[in-house]
Amino acid sequence: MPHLLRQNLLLPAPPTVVMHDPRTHLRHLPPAYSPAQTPLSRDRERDFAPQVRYHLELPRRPKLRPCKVIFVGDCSVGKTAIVNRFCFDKFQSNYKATIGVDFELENFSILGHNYGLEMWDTAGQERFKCIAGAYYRNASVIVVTFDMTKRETLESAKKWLNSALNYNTGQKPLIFLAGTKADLLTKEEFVRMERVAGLAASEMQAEYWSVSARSGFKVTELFQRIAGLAFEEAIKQEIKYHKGTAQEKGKTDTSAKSQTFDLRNFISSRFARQKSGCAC
Ligand SMILES: Nc1nc2c(ncn2[C@@H]2O[C@H](COP(=O)(O)OP(=O)(O)O)[C@@H](O)[C@H]2O)c(=O)[nH]1
Ligand SMILES: [Mg+2]
Repeated sequence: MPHLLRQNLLLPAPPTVVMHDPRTHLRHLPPAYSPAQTPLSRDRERDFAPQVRYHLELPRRPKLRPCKVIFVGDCSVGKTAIVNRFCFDKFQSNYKATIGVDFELENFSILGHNYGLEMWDTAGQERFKCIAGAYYRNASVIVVTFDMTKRETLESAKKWLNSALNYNTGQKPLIFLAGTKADLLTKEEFVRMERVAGLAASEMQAEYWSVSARSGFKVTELFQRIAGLAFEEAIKQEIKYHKGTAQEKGKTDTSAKSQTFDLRNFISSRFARQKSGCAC
């Protein structure tokens, strides 16, 4: 027995294996659903901007607030279903209306930095609109959702976007248009609907995605894209902020310098006047 114990003690400690969830670990900017259906020119760059990568190499860690993502759209289009598919990998076919606002947090690791997505799943019903309004504020991302099998839900998508934008007049949020329930369409219907929705998306200056919470089609990809783009935007804002404060500091330094200069001029002119005997 003691022999066994000694043997156990001599055993090297088991290696600690850190399991990364590949869905939430990003090393590159995830691509758009279709390069033709995104208003974001950075899609052509196909990766995080070089200045973003450079900024992240600096010893100073960026201070990132969680990103607020709001889902808007008619009742029963599948807002809760796509959030649940991504966060819990589950799908419920029986409908349970969201009352007021639901909230989920998902943590990402992007280029080695933690970044949280706060998902605000608002109730689509008109009667909850007054409560939901308060939750629209300070959204970094708006996901306008419609049901691909119900054309009228695409028609009201613009109305939902405008309501959300009314509460976000400062920094313009990233806008996505997501067509849900793609599994219920035939191939022809799917192609036709994508064409119509693509046009609506470009009018809304939104990036277009077709998804299905039931089959999981493109759900992970959509959330990864949201996280990647929002993260990049947050870092760009931080770079802008640091540049702004550096310039502000530069300005104060120059004005301090010019004050010293003025003072020096003043003293020397005073001294010259005193020398010349003028007392005024
Ligand atoms: N076939 C299919 N049904 C879906 C899909 N997404 C949602 N549903 C169903 O549509 C109904 C409404 O979904 P829900 O997410 O609660 O809608 P919400 O009111 O917009 O949050 C539910 O019965 C869901 O099971 C999907 O991708 N495919
Ligand atoms: Mg819901």
